[in-house]
Amino acid sequence: EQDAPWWTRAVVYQVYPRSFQDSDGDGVGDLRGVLQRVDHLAELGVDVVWFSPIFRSPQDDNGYDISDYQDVDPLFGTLADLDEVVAALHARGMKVVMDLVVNHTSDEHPWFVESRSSPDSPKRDWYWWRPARAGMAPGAPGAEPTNWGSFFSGPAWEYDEASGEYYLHLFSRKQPDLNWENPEVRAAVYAMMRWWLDRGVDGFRMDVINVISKTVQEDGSLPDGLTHDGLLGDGSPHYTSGPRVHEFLAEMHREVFAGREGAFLTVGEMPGVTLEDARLFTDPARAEVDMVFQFEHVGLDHGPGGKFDPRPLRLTDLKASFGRWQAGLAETGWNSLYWDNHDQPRIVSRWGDDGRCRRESATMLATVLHLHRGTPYVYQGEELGMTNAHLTSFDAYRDIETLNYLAEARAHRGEGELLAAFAAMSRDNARTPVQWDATPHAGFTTGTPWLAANPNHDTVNAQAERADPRSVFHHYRRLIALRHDEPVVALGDFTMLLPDDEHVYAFTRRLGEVELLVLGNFTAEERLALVDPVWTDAQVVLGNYDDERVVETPVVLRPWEALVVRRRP
Ligand code: TEU
Repeated sequence: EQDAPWWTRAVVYQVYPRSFQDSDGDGVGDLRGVLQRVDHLAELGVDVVWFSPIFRSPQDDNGYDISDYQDVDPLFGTLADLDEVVAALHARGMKVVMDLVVNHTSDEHPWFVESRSSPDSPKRDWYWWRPARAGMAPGAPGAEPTNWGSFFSGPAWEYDEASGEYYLHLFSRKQPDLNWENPEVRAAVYAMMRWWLDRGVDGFRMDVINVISKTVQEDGSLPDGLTHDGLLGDGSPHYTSGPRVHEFLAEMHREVFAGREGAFLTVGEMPGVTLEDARLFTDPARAEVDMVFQFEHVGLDHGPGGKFDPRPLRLTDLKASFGRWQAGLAETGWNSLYWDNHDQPRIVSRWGDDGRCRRESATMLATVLHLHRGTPYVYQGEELGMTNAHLTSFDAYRDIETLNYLAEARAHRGEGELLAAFAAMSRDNARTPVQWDATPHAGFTTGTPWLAANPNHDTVNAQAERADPRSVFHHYRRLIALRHDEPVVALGDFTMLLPDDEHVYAFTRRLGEVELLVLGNFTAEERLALVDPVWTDAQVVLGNYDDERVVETPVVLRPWEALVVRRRP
C-alpha cells in the first residue's frame, strides 16, 4: 500500500471562484475571498483544491475563455493574491491544482488576434482556419467547412468576413479551438504549464483535453459528422479521443513534468471518453494523466434530446455503469469519483430529495460515492447539501450553454417544458453563491451577487451545518477521514452486489483481511437489502442515521439510509 500514489488516498475540493466568496463587494467571488475560507477547507479535511479558471478572460464562458494564461483577471484579484492563496493552502497541507483550458483560447487572446489579422499571419495556423465548403459562397448558410454542431448550439464554425474563411469553435464563438497539430502551439502550452509549476502549483485539471486532436484528411480538410434529419452533424467521432491525443498527452507529460521533484496531480476532463481509452490515458506506464473525469453516469438521465430532455435515473443503469468502470480500472489506471461540479446540477436535487429528506439523501449519496475505488471530488457547497436553484424565469439564467439553447429551442419547445428542463439541468444550478450563513446573500457578498443566492440559505448554510453533528458537512468530514485512515477505502477491491435491485445500491470492498459492505437506499421508502448472512452482526463503521444498531440480514434500510459495515474477523 505504501507505494500507491498519494492521490489514491486524496480527496479533491473544487472551488468555482466567482461563486465561492466575494471580498470586495462587487458581487463576484475572488481570491481574497478564498483566503477568508481556507479554514473551512482545512476543517473539511480535503487534500487538494482545484480552482476553476481565474485567468484574464472576457468571461464569455465564465473564464473558460482565456485571454492571458499567465495573469489573474482583475475580477478575481492579482497574481500576488493567487500566490497568497497558494501559500495559505500549502501552509495547511493542501495542494493547489489549476484549471488548464488549452483546447481553445478566448478570441481576445493575442494569439487569436494575431492569427485572425491576416491569412498570412505567422500565427494563422495556431487555430483551425478553413475556406467555405467547396462550391458554396463564403458566409452562405450551410457553407461551413464541416457540418459540425457546437456544444453550445449552432454551427462549430464562425465566418470571418475579412478573410472569407471560417474558424473552428467546439464551444462558443468566442472560444476558438487551438490547432494542436502545430508544434508551436504545443510548445507554447508546455512553457506556460512549466511557468505555473515553477510558481508553486501542484498540477492541472485539463479542460476537455480529449478533444484537442482532430481527424485531419489528406487534403487538410476535416470530415463531416453524421447528421440526424437535417440537423447539424455530430462531429464528435472526429475529435473525441482523436488520432494523436495519446501522443500529445505523453509529450505534454515529458515536456512539463519529467524530472521535476514533487507530488503532482493531473486529471483529464474527457467528455465521451470510453473505458478502453480511459485505461490507456491513466495507465501509469504510459505517463499521460493520473485520472480522468468520465461522463457516462451524468448522461444516464438524458433523454434522446440530450441534457435538456431529462429522464428519471434508473438505479440499475447507474450500478451497471459504475460497476463497469470499477472493474475496468481495477488492475490498471484510476477512477475519479464525482457527482457535482460547475457543469452539473446538484446531486441532492438530481438523484436525492432536496426537501424533507435533504440531509439523509445527501449523506447517502456521499457515502455511496466516497466508498468506491477512486479519487473523490467534492464541489463547493456539495459538503453543505446545497440544492438546485429552482429558478422560475428565463431571465434569471446566466449560463451561455443554457441561454444559447433557449435562443434556439424556444421556437419549437414550450416555455413550461423549457423552464422545467433548465430548472433540472442548467449549469447555473451549481453556480449560485456558496451559502455560508443565514445573513443576506448567504454571507457571500455585501454587494449584489452576480447570480442570486438560493433563498434556502436561511436554513442550508455552513454555519448551521457546522453546528449540527449529524449534518451533511460533518458526514463529509467523516467520509474524508475514513479514506485517510482506512487503506481498504483507497486501495481495496470492488465487488458490485444486487445489480438488478432498482432501490438499493450495494457493494463490497476488500483489502487483505478487511472487508466492508456498503449499502445505500436510493428511495424514500424502507427497503430490504438482500445481502449474504455473513454480514449478520457486522460492525457499523459509518451510517447516516444517528443510532447504533445490530446488523441483521436481510438488512432493513430506512428511507435514504446509508450504511458501511465491517465484517467481523
Ligand atoms: O466542460 C466540457 C463539457 O463537456 C461541458 O460543457 C459539458 O459538456 C456540458 O457543460 C454539460 O452539458 C468544460 C468546462 O467544465 C465547462 O465549464 C466549459 O464550458 C467547457 O469545457 C468549455 O471550456
